[in-house]
Order: sequence, then structure tokens, then C-alpha cells
Amino acid sequence: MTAQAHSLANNRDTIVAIATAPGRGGIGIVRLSGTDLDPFIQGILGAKKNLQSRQATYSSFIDDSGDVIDEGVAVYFPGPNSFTGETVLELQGHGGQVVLNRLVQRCIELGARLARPGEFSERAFLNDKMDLAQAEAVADLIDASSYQAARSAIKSLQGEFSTLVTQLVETMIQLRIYVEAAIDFPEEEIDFLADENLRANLRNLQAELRQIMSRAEQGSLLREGMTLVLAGKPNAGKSSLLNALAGTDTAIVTPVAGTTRDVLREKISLGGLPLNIVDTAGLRETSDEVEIEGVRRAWSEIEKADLILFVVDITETDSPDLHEIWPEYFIRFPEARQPLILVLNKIDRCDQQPGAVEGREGCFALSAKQKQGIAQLTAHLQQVAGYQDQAEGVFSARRRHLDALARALELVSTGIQQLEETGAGELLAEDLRQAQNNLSEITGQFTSDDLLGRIFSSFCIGK
Ligand SMILES: Nc1nc2c(ncn2[C@@H]2O[C@H](COP(=O)(O)OP(=O)(O)OP(=O)(O)O)[C@@H](O)[C@H]2O)c(=O)[nH]1
Ligand SMILES: [Mg+2]
Repeated sequence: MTAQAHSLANNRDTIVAIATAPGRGGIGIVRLSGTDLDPFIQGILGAKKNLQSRQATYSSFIDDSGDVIDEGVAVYFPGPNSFTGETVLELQGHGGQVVLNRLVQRCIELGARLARPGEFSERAFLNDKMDLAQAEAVADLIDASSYQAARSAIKSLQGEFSTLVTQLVETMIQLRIYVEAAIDFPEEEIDFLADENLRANLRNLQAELRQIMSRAEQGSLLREGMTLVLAGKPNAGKSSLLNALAGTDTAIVTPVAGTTRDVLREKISLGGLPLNIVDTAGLRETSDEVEIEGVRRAWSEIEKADLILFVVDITETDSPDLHEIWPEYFIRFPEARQPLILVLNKIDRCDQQPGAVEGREGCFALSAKQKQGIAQLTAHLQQVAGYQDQAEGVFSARRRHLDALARALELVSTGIQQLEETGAGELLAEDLRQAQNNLSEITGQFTSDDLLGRIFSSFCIGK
């Protein structure tokens, strides 16, 4: 199925939206996209201006009674040479909300309708201006919270990811042709399925899928970051550690046990790795109503964490064993698989060295107050996350891409196994067919309208 074959609703309408960020700015842009923009050019720029393709034309923007709403520059992109592939008009005026809203209102009077979130990108996709992974990269580039994330998004936008995926799909098609021919012509002299080349090609395909996955995983990590929850008994120093990691005084720190009650969130970047740190109320039995709620929320955050730092006061803890120190966790989540790090805090009060504790897996010593061992912890967290700074060839990727790659890899692996164990070409052919469909979902070659709707609606308006 080609992109155009998708029938998303209402894509004949002229759509309009403010393309610049809300708030005040030197310039504000209203963008229109549709098949025929002449009525808008006449209605807003006055008598039909002789707009040159992709050139700026200075003009007044007028309302229905000829009053001037604003003065600015109109840029005209006749289709198909535009972002959406349709005819696009950009009205660049002054960046005030009232002025911009009036311009949008004027466009609506003239027959346009407000664009849905992501609708400009959706049209670009439907008109084959970009594939789905690229359209998502536009959103990721805009949302990037670090230089590294932006760099990986621009790579995807330029098509690096899509090209690799398309090449893999091509390889799969070649293999399918070969395998299906072997099934259809079993009377041939040569046993195609026993051919060493076929096996070698399948293994190559498997290796390439693995490699793309690891690059995409890095990209997804950069995009989404990890959620790290600080948990522990009251006064262990969780809030102090949040402040030390964030380098700010976000959380209140006092010697009173039970200081933190609300869940506190701080988004930080550890040398390019985005991390959502969550500070929670100290876990204990209590009759204080507010604190009970705080503890309940703490457990709910613990459940959702990608990584847990369990903080203890080293002067009050002799056991090195988390099972002994924090049995409640293992009782509540008997099958918990989150990485868990035991942080021995307050080493300034004993003679423990900062850093990973020798001979004790997943145990880390530091002083949140004196900021000893924080840099080592940061490096350790990057390592746990599998983050490589300066990693070349990382492209932005989403959960949905990783899932599709993982399913394709699994299918190819089962196919290889089928072939080796039973020599069954039919099963291999079916696995390859499904693997190909999964990969094609990434670029949008094979995607349901439902999925498309969900993807584009998560974009912002005007994009
Ligand atoms: N000596 C020393 N004191 C610390 C250290 N970290 C925290 N403290 C002190 O321990 C007390 C409690 O610190 P908090 O960071 O509020 O502890 P918490 O775990 O957030 O406590 P609750 O919010 O009550 O659960 C404060 O008096 C801190 O100054 C440390 O590394 N060394
Ligand atoms: Mg606290």
C-alpha cells in the first residue's frame, strides 16, 4: 500500500494554523496549506498580488472591510514544491497573539479550517514528501531537550534511519523471492533451501537488524530519557541527593524525618542523557494522614521507575544485602526486574571511600551533602542506561520503531531456526513476509489509518 492509498479524512480542505510558538515574539507566522489558495491571497493581501514562487512579498494583511490587521511578508510555495506537497502560503507578521489570532480568523472566514495537531506533517507524509519515520523526526527535533537528541533527530529527518530500514526491506524481498521460488519449483535439480548462500544471507540480515536496533535504542534513550526514582527511609538523604544531581536547591532538606511528602520531579541531563529524577516521601509506617498519602504515592512511583536508587544512611545500616534492608520491595514486587542501586549516603560521617563499593554488586557510596561521589554516580548511571556519549550513527527512534525492529528480528530468527531444524521453506517464507510488514510499519509503507491517526495527533498544532 502506498502512502497515498491511505484515506485520512478531510484532506481536501484548506488548513490553517499559527506556526510559531505561543507567546510574544518579533515575528509570528500563520501557515495555510491547500490545493487552491487564490481566494486567501485575494482576501488577505488585497487585489490579487503577483506572488512569485518561493519569494517574499511585502504586503498589508487586511480584513473583510479592508482594514489592515498587520503588515508583513507573504511567502508563496505553489504545490508540489512545499513542505506539505500542496500549495502553501506563509503570512509572516508581528508575533503577537491578538494579531495572529485575527489572521487565523480571517483565513477561516475565507473558507479554511483550523489544522489538527500534526496535520501539516500528515499531509507531507500522504503526499510522499517524507516517510513516517521522518515525519516523527520533525516532532522529535522540535521536542529535543539536548544537543545530542537534536542531532540524532536531524539524522532521522535526513532519512538515515529510513534508508537503512528500506534497504533491509529490500533484502527481505530478495530473500522471499528466492525462498518462494524454491517452494514453487521443488522439482528443480538443486535444493535451493539447502544452499549455504541462503543461510549466510539470512544470518547477515539478522546481524544487520541487531545493529540497527542498538543504534535505535540509543536514539530512543535520548528522546525519552529514563525515570530514576529515589526511595528510602525518612532522613536517608533522598532529597539531598536530588539536589546534588540536579545542581539546584529544588527539594526541601531538613533534619526532620518525613520532610518530603509530595512527589518531586526534576528533569536533568547527565552529559546528554536525559533523566527524569523523582524524589519521594520516606517509606515508613505512620499515622499522619498526609504522610500516608505521600508513602502511597512513593510506592506508585517505585512501581513505574526504570531505575531505583534506594538511599540509606551508612551510619545506620550494617547489612550490605538489599533483601534484608528493604524486604518490602521484594514482597510487593516478587518479580521486579528494575535495576536497583543501593546508595550508601553520608560517607562523610565514616571512612568509606566514594564510588562503587568493591566486592558489592550494585552498591554505591557517596555523600549527598558534601557532594562526594556524585560524578562517579553520574558515570555509573550512564553506564547502567547503556548510554554512549558522542556515539556516532545514533538516530532518533521511538518505542514503536524499537518494537517493530524487535518483532522483525524475532521472526527472522524463528525463520532461520525452522529452516535448520525442519528444512521448512513455507514457514520461513511466512516469517519473512511478516518481518517485512513489521519493518514497513516504521516508514509507513504498511500502516493502518488508525496508527497514523494516533501518531500525528501527538504532534503539536501548526506542525
Ligand atoms: N552528614 C551528612 N548529612 C546528610 C547527608 N545527606 C543528607 N544529610 C542530612 O540528612 C538529613 C535528611 O536529609 P534529606 O535529604 O531531607 O533526607 P530525605 O531522605 O529526603 O528525608 P525525608 O524527606 O524526610 O524522607 C538532613 O539534615 C541532611 O542535611 C550527607 O551526605 N551527609
Ligand atoms: Mg526528602
